[in-house]
Amino acid sequence: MNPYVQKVLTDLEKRCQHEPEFIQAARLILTSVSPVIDKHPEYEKAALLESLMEPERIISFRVPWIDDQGKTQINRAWRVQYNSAIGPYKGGIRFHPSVTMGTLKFLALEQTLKNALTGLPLGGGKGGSDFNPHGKSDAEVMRFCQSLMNELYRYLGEDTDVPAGDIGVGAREVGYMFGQYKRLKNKFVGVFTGKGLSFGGSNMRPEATGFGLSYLTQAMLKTINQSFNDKRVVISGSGNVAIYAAQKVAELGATVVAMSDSDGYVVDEEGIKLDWLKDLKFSQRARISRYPEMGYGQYFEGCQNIWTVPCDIALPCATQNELSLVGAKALVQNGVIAVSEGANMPTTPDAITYLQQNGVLFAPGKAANAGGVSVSGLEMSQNSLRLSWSREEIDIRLHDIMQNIFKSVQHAAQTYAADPKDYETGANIAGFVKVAEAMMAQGAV
Ligand code: NDP
Ligand code: 2IT
Repeated sequence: MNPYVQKVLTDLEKRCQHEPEFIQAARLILTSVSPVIDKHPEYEKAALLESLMEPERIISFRVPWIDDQGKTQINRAWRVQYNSAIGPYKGGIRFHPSVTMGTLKFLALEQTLKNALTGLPLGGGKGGSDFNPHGKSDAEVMRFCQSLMNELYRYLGEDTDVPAGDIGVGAREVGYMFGQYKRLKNKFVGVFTGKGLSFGGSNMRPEATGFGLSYLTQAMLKTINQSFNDKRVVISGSGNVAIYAAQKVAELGATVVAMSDSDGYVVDEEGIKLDWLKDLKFSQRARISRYPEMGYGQYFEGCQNIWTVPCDIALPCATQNELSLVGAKALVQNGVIAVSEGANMPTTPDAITYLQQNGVLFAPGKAANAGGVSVSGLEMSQNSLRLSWSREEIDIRLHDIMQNIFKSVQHAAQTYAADPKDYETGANIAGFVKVAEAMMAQGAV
């Protein structure tokens, strides 16, 4: 490894030792970009890597809210405004009890390179809270979102920082947060993406991550003359990303045989019935354990074992580090040909290595799940223009963006990686090069 890269990594491992996910993401990126740094000795003088590994700004705040029993509750929240070299900070907001500042730093770093890959003018950011939306009433979620925005609004803006959804934050939460921003600022602007269609949302934003994941995976499969047609697909999660990925791959001829939530998974050999799953998950906000109620499939407790279900293609679409070496070994044993990440960093580093060493095509999240933020970028453009593009127009643009991402990832892999199919390295390099050039041009201080 390049000695400058090694030094930055060693320092970071010491300084951020309480942020293991951030170290994990940073290590993968720094290792990948080492051959680029070899060619650019000027980066060390400009302390470019030290800059890139430190967020520009982090806002940390408390969120007081009153539950349905009248008791005050306090949660913690953050917004990591990671990097604005290419455009305003852009990235989702996550509500999950596991959220820490370190989690959001890793997500914001990933987002910075992902957004660069889209080719759109988007910087990187991420926000979130340790609030657990499960089991909360609509009114509780609304009061929480409004309270969070009472603090966060002062740091946002359509040209400054534009959040969106992520785990635990969908159209309902975005609507409440956007509404509160508008009240506080007395301005109707595109300060959030993923809004409802009736108030400035984009067509296809709900579908964009899952559809984009399918398009990128399709492009990757094409390199080995394969497609989704007649393939068995396993998808972890049953949220926004997982469900629309399932919809698109089924349209492309695959059978989705298993899906999950954090409690367990269902197997339906005839193909998951998506209308029923959408009803359960989106309308009833119910657990996937209820899927067999209509007489289809079988439920198994424990989400980790989903990777033992035989499949040709696996799409981890739930959360970070959900696909470990044990899961990767089970997938390889059952003959998987491709793993494509719908979630952010769902595959552990040893699992990635194992998959790649066993000839499995692997598409990293920062490329594969970039469709969501891409259509967010298109939503920002439509808001600025005060017009709305059709579903067909957005779908064509999304498809093009995913093709272009795959091409640039492939090109970087062929240029720099030991294995031209090492898309993990390719995506890190292609994203990094764009951010690095923009930072240097603006004076990396
Ligand atoms: P949702 O909240 O809609 O769905 C998340 C799904 O993952 C649920 O099925 C949830 O199960 C499961 N899950 C969440 N946390 C865990 C956990 N700790 N262990 C096991 N399962 C878990 O989120 P999204 O679909 O939006 O996000 C999924 C992933 O995709 C995340 O990594 C996110 O960062 C990433 N992503 C999202 C984009 C978007 O546009 N929404 C864009 C790009 C990436 P349960 O209901 O039981 O919690
Ligand atoms: O991880 C992600 O890319 C997202 N959660 C979507 C971000 C966005 O701004 O649309």
